[in-house]
Amino acid sequence: MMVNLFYIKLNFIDMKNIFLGLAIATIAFLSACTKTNKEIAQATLTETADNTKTIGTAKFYELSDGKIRMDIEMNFAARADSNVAVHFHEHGDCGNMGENTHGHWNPTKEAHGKWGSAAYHSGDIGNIMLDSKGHATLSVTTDRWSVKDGDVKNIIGRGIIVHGGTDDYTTQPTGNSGPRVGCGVIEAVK
Ligand SMILES: [Cu+2]
Ligand SMILES: [Zn+2]
Repeated sequence: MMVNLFYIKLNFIDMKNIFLGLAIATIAFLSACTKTNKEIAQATLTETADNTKTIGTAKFYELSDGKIRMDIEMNFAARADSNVAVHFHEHGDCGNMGENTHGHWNPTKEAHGKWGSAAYHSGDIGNIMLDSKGHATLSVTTDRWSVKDGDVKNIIGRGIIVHGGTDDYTTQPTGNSGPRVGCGVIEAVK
């Protein structure tokens, strides 16, 4: 019995060392990443009908070439197996069921359209298909955004609207994307 206890204790110490080693490796890895891709902004997306219900997040990173990448992750079970349409809207006010964000943010005075096509608004992220759990991820990298004060490309303080329909990429100026079911505000990460 004494011998058995002794071995159990030894094993426990080994496990602790392994976990400690993993933790140090993880921290080293994460800090290496943040040197090249610095998180500069984020938005928490909530339901317009109930802003205590989070449906997704958008995180923005500044890349070494000066472009900005947005990683968006949706977890919107109520909309599982369906399409949502995502745009940046002018104002960072999600009140009145998202209507207070007003229209699509359009710093380049272009037509509404599909991301990457000949003409589109700088926040026309477009359609995102949610899986059977309401989950989806999408990454977008662009030089159309900045976080600099006074820059027309500045995304800080803009609203992000999640529509409960499909963006047809054609109807002006909205894409006929359906009701505003989700909303968030892009905030600087210092
Ligand atoms: Cu919209
Ligand atoms: Zn648009």
